[in-house]
Amino acid sequence: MGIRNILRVLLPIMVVAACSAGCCMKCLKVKDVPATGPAAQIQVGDVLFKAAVLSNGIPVDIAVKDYCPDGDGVNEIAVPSSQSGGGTGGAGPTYASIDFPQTAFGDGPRKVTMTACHHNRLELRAYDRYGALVATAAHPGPQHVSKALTLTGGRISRIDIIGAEIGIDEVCYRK
Ligand SMILES: [Ca+2]
Repeated sequence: MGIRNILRVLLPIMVVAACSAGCCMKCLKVKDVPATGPAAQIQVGDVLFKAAVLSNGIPVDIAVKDYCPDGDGVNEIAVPSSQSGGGTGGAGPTYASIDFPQTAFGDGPRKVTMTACHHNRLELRAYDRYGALVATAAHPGPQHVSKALTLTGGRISRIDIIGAEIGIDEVCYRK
């Protein structure tokens, strides 16, 4: 068997192995996004990052800037505060969130991994498009350090971001 034949056999096997190990994930890297905001909403690719809204209806604006980890010259999506939720019909209070619009994502990704850092606290709650809780995750600490948090278990339409002084480095998803 020549080397070309061996490669022809090996290549499909390698592709399958890589996929089962978690490829087919698409990643939005915030470091590639120019500084922007403050804003009530920031779109990266087809994904929407929304600021928290206070009970008086005023958003706690988010921004793309060097925030957490800070001082490394790399931009994150900065979520200064997201402490209260439960508002309905577009009124506050609502948590900051990552939304996967139905027009682009259908029922939403099956798996989302968010890499993020905080100077205070960070929890994630993922919901399907009917509002049912799909998965939760909490940053294990320590503060000021980025960690990958993975959410699976159903189709994810929205992820509530709960806590304060949060920097989001990357959001990876698999449809
Ligand atoms: Ca940074």
